[in-house]
Amino acid sequence: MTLKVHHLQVSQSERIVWLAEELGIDYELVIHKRDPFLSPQSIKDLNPIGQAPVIQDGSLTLAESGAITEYIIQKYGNGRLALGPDHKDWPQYLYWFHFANGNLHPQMSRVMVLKHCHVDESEFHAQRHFAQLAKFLRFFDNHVKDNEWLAGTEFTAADVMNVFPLTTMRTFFAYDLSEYPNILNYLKRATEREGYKKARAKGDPELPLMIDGKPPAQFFDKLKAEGKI
Ligand SMILES: N[C@@H](CCC(=O)N[C@@H](CS)C(=O)NCC(=O)O)C(=O)O
Repeated sequence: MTLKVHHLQVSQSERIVWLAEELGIDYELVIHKRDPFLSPQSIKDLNPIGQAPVIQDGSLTLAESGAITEYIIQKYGNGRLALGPDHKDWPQYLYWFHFANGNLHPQMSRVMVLKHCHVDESEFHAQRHFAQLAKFLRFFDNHVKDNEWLAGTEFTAADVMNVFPLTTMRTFFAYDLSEYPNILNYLKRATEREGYKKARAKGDPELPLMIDGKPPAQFFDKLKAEGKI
């Protein structure tokens, strides 16, 4: 029975397609299109909270990109792309793996909501959230200045987890990365990997790479132009 990876286009489920391509595992890719912005019924049928990614493995249905990543690495990847307790960079691996969904992505989401709601950016709490995101990005930028990959010299699942909030997520809110040259170089390294290219070609062939400093074209503008919202 083949592992099924359900990918919602233009979303963080690109992580799982990328992971599967990096590991070179046998899997079936099932593509879902946004309707018009959120998940279509086909994803809601798989996940009660309607979010992608989702995988199906025999009778198992599993959501949550971090959980799926660990599951696939352990069950199908012989532990590849994860570092274990015997590796000197294990703590770094754990830190950056969890930084993605524990800090970077949630902070991006908060700032995205503030932008979408056109809040007064000089307001105390808004300022705090913008400053927090800038702090995270400066911290990330400093880290990848001297480290080829997040856990050190080896490309790992920590990289797979962190690239989405710095690339595709920016089509949902216009965030400029020009002040972070090391992040931009890191994103170039990551997206030049064969596994990333294959994942993009299969999962989101029409989506541009969002690795420039200037913000990419906005998804909502496209939907508006198409009369979908
Ligand atoms: N923490 C979850 C978040 C999943 C999530 O928010 N997925 C978004 C795509 S980026 C989604 O499915 N949005 C559509 C919807 O909620 O209807 C994970 O890492 O898998």
